[in-house]
Amino acid sequence: MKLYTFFRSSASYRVRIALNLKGLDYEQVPIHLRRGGGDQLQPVYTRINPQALVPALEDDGRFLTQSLAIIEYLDERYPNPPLLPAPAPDRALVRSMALVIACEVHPIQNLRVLKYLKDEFKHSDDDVNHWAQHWIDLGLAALQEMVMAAPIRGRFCFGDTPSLADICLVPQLANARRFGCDLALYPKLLEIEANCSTLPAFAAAAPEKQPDAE
Ligand SMILES: N[C@@H](CCC(=O)N[C@@H](CS)C(=O)NCC(=O)O)C(=O)O
Repeated sequence: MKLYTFFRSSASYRVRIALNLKGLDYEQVPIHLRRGGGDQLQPVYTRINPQALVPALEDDGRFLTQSLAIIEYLDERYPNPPLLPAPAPDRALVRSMALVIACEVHPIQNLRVLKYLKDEFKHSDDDVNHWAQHWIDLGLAALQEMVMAAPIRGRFCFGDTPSLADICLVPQLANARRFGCDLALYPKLLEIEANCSTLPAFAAAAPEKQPDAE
């Protein structure tokens, strides 16, 4: 398997965690998102992902894109350990936690969105940081409430097993730090992050551990 990835990309980070949790070997193909205007925009990569976003996973000659689709593919193809709980309502809850991050927060603080705010609308770096912090805070506050209200509570977002929700949370917290969010507001999420960081699958997926880290 080949993962087209960038060390600092939180969507790539999600897939790295999932691959590690499944114990799968994979080769990394670095796609630098800034150098030379961005490798993701080069035709050699947009033929793989027409959205010009990382990650992409190559498996058995097929290219898959969208981190959550890739992770669910891995979960279906390599079911152990499962990344979603078995009961349907619990699966729906864990997916909804993951989607708070993947649908509502991350897309509107992504590199190209922030670049558009700066280039097209002439917003300052401070404005753009403020924008990112606002949407990250809204999502993390909601996620913390969802975790606290979940019918099963434990070391992770849902019980004592890492799931898709934790896979989305940990990279988003790294992102939030880059934007200077006040994470002290989210003690439960920080506790979960600390528990995740004790697992080799999460630790090895961290941005600073990647071969393309700067
Ligand atoms: N929904 C997509 C998001 C992918 C995405 O936004 N990737 C970012 C890095 S985290 C990217 O490639 N950004 C490049 C850009 O904004 O030009 C997924 O989950 O895979």
